[in-house]
Parts: sequence; structure tokens; C-alpha cells
Amino acid sequence: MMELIERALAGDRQALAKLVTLVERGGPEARDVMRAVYPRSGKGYSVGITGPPGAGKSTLVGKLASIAREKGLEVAIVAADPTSPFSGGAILGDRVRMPQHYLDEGVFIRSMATRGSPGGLPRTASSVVKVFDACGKDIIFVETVGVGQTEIDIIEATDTTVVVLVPGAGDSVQTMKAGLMEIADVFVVNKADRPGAEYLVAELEGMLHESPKQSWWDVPVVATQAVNDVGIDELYRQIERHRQALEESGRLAAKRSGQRRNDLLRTIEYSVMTEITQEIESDRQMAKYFEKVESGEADPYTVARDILTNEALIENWLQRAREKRRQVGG
Ligand SMILES: Nc1nc2c(ncn2[C@@H]2O[C@H](COP(=O)(O)OP(=O)(O)OP(=O)(O)O)[C@@H](O)[C@H]2O)c(=O)[nH]1
Ligand SMILES: [Mg+2]
Repeated sequence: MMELIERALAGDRQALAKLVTLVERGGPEARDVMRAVYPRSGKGYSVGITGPPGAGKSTLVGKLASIAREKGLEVAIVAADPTSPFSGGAILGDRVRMPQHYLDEGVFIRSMATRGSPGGLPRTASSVVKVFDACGKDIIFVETVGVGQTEIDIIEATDTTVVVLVPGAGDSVQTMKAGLMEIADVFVVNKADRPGAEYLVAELEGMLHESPKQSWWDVPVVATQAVNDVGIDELYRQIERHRQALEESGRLAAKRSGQRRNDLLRTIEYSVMTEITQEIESDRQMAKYFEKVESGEADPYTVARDILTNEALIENWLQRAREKRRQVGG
């Protein structure tokens, strides 16, 4: 295991792929990987790209990755796919859309499911980003379809968030815009070759104008045609500008402190949840409580309160969880 980690940290692609798989799988091995990797992360920069299905996110990421490569940067791409529980389809799709990078050693592409991931650690996608970061990737693009809380969590863990919209998508975009307004650092109107693009740009600029101003950053709206290589340089420039603004205002450091704090809380939460829940379910003393609720004799709220005020019972769970942890050497 340590050898695998050392190899990945030294830039071995195969070892890196294995590490990512371990992290995705979760469990004690994932924790060991994260322990080794976490202290070495923080040099890389992550960019979240989110927006409705088919907006051109993958095409944009591919083009942005090309620019980063031209600048000599090491690039990783994480495509978090909320719809498919298995990543097979997504990988194939993204390989087809990013053919220029599939063969490039400097770009590491990884698709992963965000739902139904087996035994995933909390925030698996952001853990994967940390693995890439520690293994020397300078810039990590994270593509998500901006819908659920999972995706918002992923996006919030990235440094710069790019929200991609397209003209002429109707009401669904209207509601999406409202939800994505707060998280966007840069807006993109892609497929600007289509009618209605100028109108959408103006509409977004209007909405931004009305929302409260931040003194350190004005959210820009960039029109792009990803398939025609139009506007990509400008988008890249705006991402760099946002990074600079974050750094100069001290916000990047603050943001990362907040993320580390969150990582601690989430990790404790996850451990407590899994370890203690196991003990609760297997506790013989719980039988009578379950019976009462199952038969309808008592309501779960009253019984839960009875359980949580039974200190001997709780002490017993903690004791057993502690024992188990000692046995696995964690
Ligand atoms: N007309 C036009 N088509 C575009 C543009 N950019 C991307 N497309 C096309 O839009 C389709 C979807 O592009 P993708 O890059 O796969 O979009 P996506 O947002 O990654 O899609 P999902 O990952 O499935 O949500 C493809 O057929 C692209 O060729 C553009 O600027 N103009
Ligand atoms: Mg895509």
C-alpha cells in the first residue's frame, strides 16, 4: 500500500489510477490513502464546471485542458456523473468528446458516479481531487450536472466555480439560474452560435447587477462556442483572474481552512454514523425498543428519547465501537 502511494506521488499513472479506485471504494484502505495524501495536497487548483445536461461542459473542459497543457501544466479531469450508478457509460462518452486528451500523458481523465457509490467516504469526489492534487496535478477540472445537493457539495469544494448555461432552454434554465446564482464565480453562455445567446448574456448581467455587490470580485459573463474554439481563451483568463482575486484577498486561504474544518466534521460524522449505527442495530438490549415501535405500541420519537437518555446503553455502544476499532488497529 505505501509503495503504491509512493509511486503515485512520484507521478506513476497506473498507481494513481489504483489510488483513485481505492478512494472511490471507501473503507479503511481509502482512509489510509487519504491520510498519506492529505498533507501533500494544497498546491493544485480546482475548477468546478457545472450546468444543465448537454450544455457543452465536457467540450469546454476539453478545450480548457488544452490551454492548460500548452502552459505546461499537469491536468486532471473528474467527471462526476449523477445519473449513472456505474461509470462505464460516462467514461466512454467523455473519451469520445475529449479525444485529443485521451492519448496525452499530461491529462488524467476520471469519471465517477456520485450516487450509489459503494461504501463511499463522505465527499468522495473532493477526496479524489485531493489525490490528484497531491500527485502533482496543477489544475483539476471537476464536471458536474448542477442539480442535486451532492453536486452542489462537490462544487463548493472547488476553488473556482464556472456555471455553464445555453440559450433557448426555456423555464428550466430560469429556475436553474436562480439556484446557481449564488455559487457562480464565472458565468458561461455556451452555444453562443445559437439564437438567443446575446439575450441570455444580457439577462444574466442584469441579474448580477441586481444582486449584492462583492467588493473583491465582479462575476463575469463569458460567451463561448466550445465546438468552434470561440471564447475559450477569455474563459481561461477569467478563471485565472478569479484565482488571483481569491489569493490577493486572502480568500483562498480562508476557503481552504473552511474546507479542512468541514472535512474533519464530515469524517467524524461519517465514522460516528457507521460505527455507532452498527452497534445500535446489533445490540440485544435494543430488541425491546424495536418491538415497541414495530408493534405500534409506542411512537419512534418517544422511544428515541428514552434510548438517548439511557446512559448505560450509550456507554455500551461506545465501549464496543472502541473495542472494534482497537482490533482493526484504527
Ligand atoms: N452548436 C453548438 N454545439 C455545441 C457547443 N458546445 C458543445 N456543443 C455540442 O453539444 C453537445 C453536448 O456537449 P457536451 O460537451 O457533451 O455537453 P455536457 O454538458 O458535457 O453534457 P453532459 O455531460 O451529458 O451533461 C455535443 O454534441 C457538442 O458537440 C457549441 O458551442 N455550439
Ligand atoms: Mg459531459
